[in-house]
Parts: sequence; structure tokens; C-alpha cells
Amino acid sequence: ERKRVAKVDVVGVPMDLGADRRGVDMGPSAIRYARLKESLERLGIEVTDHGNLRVPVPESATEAEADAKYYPIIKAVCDELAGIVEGVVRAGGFPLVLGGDHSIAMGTIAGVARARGRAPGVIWVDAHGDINTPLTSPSGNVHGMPVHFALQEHAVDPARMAFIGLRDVDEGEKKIIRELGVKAFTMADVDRLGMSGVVAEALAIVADGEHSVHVSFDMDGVDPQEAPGVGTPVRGGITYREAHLLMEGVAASGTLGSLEITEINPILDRENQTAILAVELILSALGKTTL
Ligand code: NNH
Ligand code: MN
Ligand code: MN
Ligand code: MN
Repeated sequence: ERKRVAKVDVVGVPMDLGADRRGVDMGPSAIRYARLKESLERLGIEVTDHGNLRVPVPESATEAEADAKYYPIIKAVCDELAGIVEGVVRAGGFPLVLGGDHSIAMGTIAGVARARGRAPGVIWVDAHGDINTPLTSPSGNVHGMPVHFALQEHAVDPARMAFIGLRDVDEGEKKIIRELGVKAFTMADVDRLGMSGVVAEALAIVADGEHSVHVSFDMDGVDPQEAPGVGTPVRGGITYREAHLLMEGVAASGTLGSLEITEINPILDRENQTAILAVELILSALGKTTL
């Protein structure tokens, strides 16, 4: 029997400065309301909830840079998140970070990298590439840039990173992905290879030991039929079963070291189903099986 994650440390980051649509700041509440803690405990996992970080609301913040809106504030929150995640990993815990928009990944990855002395391999589940630079970004929204910053500033190795679920990538991003040689499994690849093949190939690229993998899961990677509560839905996404298969594959590899769930927008959701799905997927990633 493979060793399961025994202790999980939950950190909420109610951030919505990185995206245009308001509401993803309520993501952590929606996920907790979907019985995250009780569900993890039923799996036999010990849960410590560190609560939410304090994140300024747009109304109280000044937007300084048009090409990377609210970057200084986002950076400050990510620095604080990095410190908490670093402490969790150093204490032998497993960081489960609840977003919030996807810009928070900069903080999670930085914290894991500092605690372990090297950056994790990263599986980035998303409809989008999130690899814009402030210069290539069509929107100036920082949630479209965290992969760029993770590679640039947090030493993530482009050769130890894989995208899964891509179907809406900006022109500038296509060029960057090609030039860096980042492995990208688009939805067409999921169709052709099947999700089990995609996960196996992705893990072969990013995993190189116990706890070596970070999964950064943008809920808009999942099809909007299953995950309507996101700010930027794109048709043709990962199905319900494919999403579980992905997480089950990661769990079975025994290499997961940290996980974050981002971009849930409860205002646009239907009866919290996107947050409920997020909790299910977290359980699959942490080893829940049918038998
Ligand atoms: N690529 C677009 C941008 O940079 C959209 C990004 N939106 C996301 N990313 N939800 O995951 O603004
Ligand atoms: Mn996305
Ligand atoms: Mn920079
Ligand atoms: Mn994203």
C-alpha cells in the first residue's frame, strides 16, 4: 500500500485583483462550505485550517501598472502566502491552497521552492496558458501571467512543467510555449491520448521523487457543464471523469507535494456545484478510491 498524505494544511487566499470578473475572492468560502474539512477527515486525514490571508479589495487598492494590474499588491500577498507555505512544508505538512484567482500560484510555488531548496515540477491544469508577460498580455490581468513569473522568478524548470487542458491560448503565449519547449497537452491531445495517457506522460516529465510535484488546478480547465462557476469559461473542457482520472493518476504516483484550486466564482456558480466538484477532486488527488 502506497503511503497516503496524512496531514493537510489549508490556506485560503481570497484574491480577485488578478482577474476582471469579480467574485473569485469568495472561492475559499465556497470550498469550505462544500465540506472540505469533514470530507478530508473522513478519509483519515488530519486537517489544520490556517484561515484566509488578508487581501485588499479592488475598491481599496490603487491600480498602478496598466500592463500588470495591481501587481505590487498581488506580489505582496503572494510573498505572505509563500512564507506560510514554506512553513507548512518545513513542518512536514501538505499545503492545500484555496483561491482566489490564479495569480496566487506565484506564492504557493515560491513557498514550496524555498522549503525544499528547489522548485517543484508543476502540472498546470487550465483552459488557458497563463504564461503571458506584462508585455504580451492582452488584458493586463495578472492571473494570465503566473506561469511566466514562476519560470522567471521562482526557478520552475520549463522542462519539468506540463499543461493539461489548454484550449484558449493567446498568440504571444503560443510563441513563448514553443520557444521554451514547455510540454502542453491541449484538449486535442486529451481526445487523442486519453486522460490516462496524458497524466502518465505529464508525470514522467514533472515527477522525480516523493513530493516533487505541485498541481495548480484552475477550475476553468474542467468543462463549463461541470464547472460553470468560473470567470472565464471555455467550451470543450475536461470532463467530470477525466478530471477525476487526472487526480487519481497523480495520487497513485505518490509524488504530489502540494495542491492549489483556483478561479472558482460562486456568483456565477449553480448551487455551489463547482466548489463541490473541487472538493471531490481534492479527495481524489489525496488518495480517495472507490474500493
Ligand atoms: N489569456 C488571457 C489573459 O491573459 C485570459 C486568462 N484567463 C484565465 N487564465 N482565466 O487561467 O488575460
Ligand atoms: Mn483559466
Ligand atoms: Mn518581471
Ligand atoms: Mn489559470
